[in-house]
Amino acid sequence: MPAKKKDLKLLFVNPCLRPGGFTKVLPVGLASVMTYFNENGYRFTLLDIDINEYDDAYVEKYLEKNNFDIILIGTIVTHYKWIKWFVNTAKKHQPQSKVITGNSVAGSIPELFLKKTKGDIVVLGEGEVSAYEAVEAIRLEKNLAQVEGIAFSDNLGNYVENNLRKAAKINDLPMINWSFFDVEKYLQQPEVIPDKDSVDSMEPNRSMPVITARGCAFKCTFCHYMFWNDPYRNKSPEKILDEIEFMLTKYKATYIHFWDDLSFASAKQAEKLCDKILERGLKFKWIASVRVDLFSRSNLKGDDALRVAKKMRDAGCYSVGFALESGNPEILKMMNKNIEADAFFETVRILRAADITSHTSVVFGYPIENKETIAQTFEQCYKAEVYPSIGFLLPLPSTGMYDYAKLHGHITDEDQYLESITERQDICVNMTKMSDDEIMTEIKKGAKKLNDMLDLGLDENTYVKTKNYQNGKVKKKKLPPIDVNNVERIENDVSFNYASSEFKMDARKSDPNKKNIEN
Ligand code: B12
Ligand code: SF4
Repeated sequence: MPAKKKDLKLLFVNPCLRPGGFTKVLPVGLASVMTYFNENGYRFTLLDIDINEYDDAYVEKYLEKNNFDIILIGTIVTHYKWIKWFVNTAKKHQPQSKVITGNSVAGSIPELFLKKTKGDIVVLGEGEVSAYEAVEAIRLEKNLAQVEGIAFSDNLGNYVENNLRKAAKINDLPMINWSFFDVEKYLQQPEVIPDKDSVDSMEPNRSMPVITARGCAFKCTFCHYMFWNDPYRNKSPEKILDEIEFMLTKYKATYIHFWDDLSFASAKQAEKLCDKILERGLKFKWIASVRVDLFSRSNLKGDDALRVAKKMRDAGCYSVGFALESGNPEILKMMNKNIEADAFFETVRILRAADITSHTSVVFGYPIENKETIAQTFEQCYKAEVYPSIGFLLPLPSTGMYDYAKLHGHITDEDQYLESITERQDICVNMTKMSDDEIMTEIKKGAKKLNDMLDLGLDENTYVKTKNYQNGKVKKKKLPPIDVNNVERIENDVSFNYASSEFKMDARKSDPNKKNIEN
């Protein structure tokens, strides 16, 4: 007789990507999978290592003391080393349990993952239905070969990769049920979002994540996300606003972070959502991910572009993120980025005129990178007066640049390489003809000039790991000091990632001696 759903003991695990980091981010992907299980009749336990900062000794004791039939865990591939430890430790103490791993830590390297760990099943891509059906197959003692979207080792130890599952209809997925998490605790350790309106007010930053889209309409050679093989999908504005309204009421959220790869592929799409926000009269601030060509893709220029940008601002948008990546056209081509570096300045200008802050990032370290290309990238930043989040090319599995790194002998042992990687703020592999020191010297040169120009108060140690200069008030009140010279693996905090020169820049508007870009 197959077990009943209620008799199956399930454990979901939320690992901690950045132990010791101040910022805590609610895990949308894991929560979405959990919600799907809950909606379909399963009950489970959650071990939230992240918010509780459980150390490895605690986790191991927990696995020793408790017994589960199925353990489900997932995270980004940069956490490979720790996840290997976790999966093998779980199997050591609970050999009878099945361990299912999702997200890129397993889904972007399924065969290697199953070879190097004692894990049982890997979920490939979108996780809700595939993980659910895998658990159902275990419960009903069915053949795993019938479950789409998973990989596993068969009884003979052979690797089996099933067909991928067709993408879910994004509007049919249930709204995430956050009640399994200690949301209030997460809200107390928010991402420090620079918001010039709230510098002098006591407005609390209660930020909740909302997904408006899955995947992206592009395929850059350094990027990989779990919806890579699926079409780019947007939720309907009604669905998005129902979820936001719920967040505002239940969690008293004041900020909504659209944690998408690409929230709006074009300004027209952004405008549609803004019209609905304004129609419903919902009051909240939001931040979204777009691309440099937000306006140009909709053929919007001049006053037309500004009209949409202002509507975004009226609807609560105070900041958008879009990547310049590089100022060199050849590198942009190698990235398959499909943008012109010059378009960056124009987008910053339009958004600034609408009082929306631009956050950007750059990637150094493509094989043809040299002093000149680094300088070209900084040139674009000087012109736009934006300090970027500075990162290095970090080849991740299932990306074009990972294949390139393997082909050219930069990655010889994948397991060893994946165990060694940290974050994009470190040079993990250098595929250029420059030494690490030479690259850093050039970057520091450019960053220093930009820092002086924008009067940001960064120094040698914080040009790349900019840490927490965004919001003075939050910094003073909450952020513990970080010794950047003594940063251990994964110590980087989210506040390292997005720089905010505009924050200080806008203060300069009142200084008649300093020229502002709009003048
Ligand atoms: C929020 C976020 C973070 C948060 C972490 C959030 C968290 N706890 O997961 C923070 C800010 C810490 C972060 C950091 C980084 N991030 Co990030 N991040 C995101 C972002 C914007 C949203 C994630 C999200 O919620 N997605 C929506 C959900 C629905 O998708 P999902 O997470 O993929 O989940 C689905 C599947 O993966 C799977 N799944 C997920 N979890 C589980 C668990 C189980 C048990 C199962 C079965 C399935 C499953 O099912 C889910 C539903 O279908 C994504 C972009 C994006 N939109 O995905 C980038 C993204 C995940 N990040 C990325 C990167 C590169 C990084 C960094 C490496 C950047 C850096 N600084 O170097 C760091 C890594 C930090 C570290 N120390 O290792 C890449 C991932 C690359 C890769 N190949 O994995 C993404 C895709 C952005 C991109 N396009 O490049 N990130
Ligand atoms: S880098 Fe951005 S634009 Fe390029 S594929 Fe990834 S999410 Fe899309």
